[in-house]
Amino acid sequence: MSVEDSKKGAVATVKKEKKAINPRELTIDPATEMMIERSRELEVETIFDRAQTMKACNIGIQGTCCKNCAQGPCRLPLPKSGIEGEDTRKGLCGATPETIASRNFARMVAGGAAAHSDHGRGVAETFLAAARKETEDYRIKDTKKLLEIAPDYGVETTVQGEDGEVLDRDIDEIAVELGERALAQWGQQEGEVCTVKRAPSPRYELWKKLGVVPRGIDREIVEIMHRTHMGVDQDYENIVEQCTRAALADGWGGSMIATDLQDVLFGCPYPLKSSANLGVLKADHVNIIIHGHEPLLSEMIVQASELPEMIDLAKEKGAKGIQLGGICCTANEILMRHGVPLAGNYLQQELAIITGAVDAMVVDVQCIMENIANVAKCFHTKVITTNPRAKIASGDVMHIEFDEHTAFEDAKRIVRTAIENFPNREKEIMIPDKSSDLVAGFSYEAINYHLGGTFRGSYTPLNDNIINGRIRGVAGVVGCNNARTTHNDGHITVVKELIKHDVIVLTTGCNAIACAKAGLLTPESAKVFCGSGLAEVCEAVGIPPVLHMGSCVDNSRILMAATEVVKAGGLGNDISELPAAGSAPEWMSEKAISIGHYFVASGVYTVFGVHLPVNGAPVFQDYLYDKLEGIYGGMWDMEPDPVEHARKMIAHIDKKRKALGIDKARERVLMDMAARQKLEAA
Ligand code: NFS
Ligand code: SF4
Repeated sequence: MSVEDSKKGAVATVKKEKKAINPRELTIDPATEMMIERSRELEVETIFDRAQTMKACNIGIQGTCCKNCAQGPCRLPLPKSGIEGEDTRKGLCGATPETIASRNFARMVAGGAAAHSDHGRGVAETFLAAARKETEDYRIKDTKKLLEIAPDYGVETTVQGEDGEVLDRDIDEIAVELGERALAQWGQQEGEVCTVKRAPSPRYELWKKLGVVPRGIDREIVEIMHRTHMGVDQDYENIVEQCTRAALADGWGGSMIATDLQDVLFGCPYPLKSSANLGVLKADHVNIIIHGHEPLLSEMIVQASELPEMIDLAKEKGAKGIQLGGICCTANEILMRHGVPLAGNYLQQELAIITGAVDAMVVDVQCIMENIANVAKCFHTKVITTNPRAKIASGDVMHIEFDEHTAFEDAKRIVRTAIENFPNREKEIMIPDKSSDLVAGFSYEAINYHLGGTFRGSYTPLNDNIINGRIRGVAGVVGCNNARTTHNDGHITVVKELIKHDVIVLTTGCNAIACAKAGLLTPESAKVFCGSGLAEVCEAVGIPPVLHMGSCVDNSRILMAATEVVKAGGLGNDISELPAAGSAPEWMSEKAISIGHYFVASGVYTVFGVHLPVNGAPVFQDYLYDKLEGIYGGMWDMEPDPVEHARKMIAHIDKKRKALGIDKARERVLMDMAARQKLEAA
């Protein structure tokens, strides 16, 4: 096939299909809207077109299609008239809708937990290589955090001297032992994943009582795959119990260890300024998009792109410099630690290439659409895969394997490839002139510091403001984009509704990027979008009402922040007692299901948007949405309408305030505030 022929394969057929939807209905982000229009002008097909031409399967969407053996797929849709009397639907083997939907759900948890945890494993391996000094390229950067976390892994930070005196232990020795202990959490067969103990003790005791403390990270994921094999676990409650073990092994294990070790290797994030959206690309620069998830790669690319030899080479090729931009969680990682601007979230990956200004899109793992290879065929952009786990079967995609032992050399090769591609730009460049300022970098340590003042960091001031009612509650709003729903609309509507009602928002993942683009990550936005109580707190402390805590593995930071709030006192003894709620308005990835489930099992009411593939099994659905509250104090919910979605979260927050006896305080504060405003106005 000639290049021209293969390019034709990438060209859209949208024009021939029914009338294309107005881009304004597909996204609320002006840059995205412009780029969808551009894609149509150039007849380059994107996910926005495919979402129109291919509809989701009506049975799969209910969660009741089983293909776990070759006698199926067995499809058990809900009858149109609903279920009257006994539900007699069965697969060939007799599997009920509950069994099928819960198995499918469990496999999503397994997929998500595996993705996060395999990322964590990669970090642990690199960490160990750095600690053992097997690589020159990575070094332990944050020794303070190293010493802080070591005890959680059972690693001593002091030794006894000959005369019995307590001496500091050698930092390299601590690092090696920590790396070994961390890595061992994956293959461990019995006992407990050590970081799970960080949860508030009543929560940990509850998990112990229920027998759901994960034994080893890999073990719990494998056990889901076993139990959901044909003819094994046929009790949806028992299947959900295993989901809990695997999800906790993710949130309080694999993801948490990933965050810990990334912070020690690359530095714990602290607030910094940057900007977001496709407008961060520069027509006269070599533009490199880094897309995917693991900071191991992107950290090296940031360093390589700053080398004078690289900048000189870029100039030699006619560019003014090198501009990096991130997409998906890699974006969040390098933003948090280096202030590298965010180019966009998940649904913008194809559009970035369509600007014609991207000289290389470098990807590692997760959330990378295969179609970027097709889109890139229509432009000069080089797509470069870097991870042995994630290749794209297209002759036009380069694979430059990234090895932690030769990381910096690999990164230089990648950056050089991008620079050398700069003169090959062929199409007219169109970069939407849209970007927003932001402040990011709120690790839970940074929140501690910011709220608690310089002398002694603590969450007490946050708790005080929750107790006195200025802040109504805390929400974790996270997760993906989903082409089945208007891009960023769910994210922004939910978040705005929450902050308008004085709920402070902690964000990660593609929600964080959506908020950044909408200007919600600036302290100034508080005045515009928040209720008076939250606005007052944000102004006094100088923080945005939406705190960017990082990538999706950094949802572990949200768990730690919740734990700190419990510890600071006055708001009950467990996460389930906090006036808090979780949300993923536009989820699509299996990782989101794992995150949702560890939020729920940690005691958080968690609402998902779009849909959840469980409604074909009403009994199972009711178990998730209702019965789990009696077990964990947290439960699932689904609400596609974003305003209603936020209202449900607020109602839950108010329920918790009432249970804590602090509902009256809030009424007083708001009255004060109203009275004060009246005075000011008079
Ligand atoms: Ni999270 Fe990050 Fe975005 Fe969803 Fe994908 S990037 S790990 S999965 S799409 S939020
Ligand atoms: Fe059908 Fe049972 Fe096989 Fe699933 S496991 S495909 S329900 S026969």
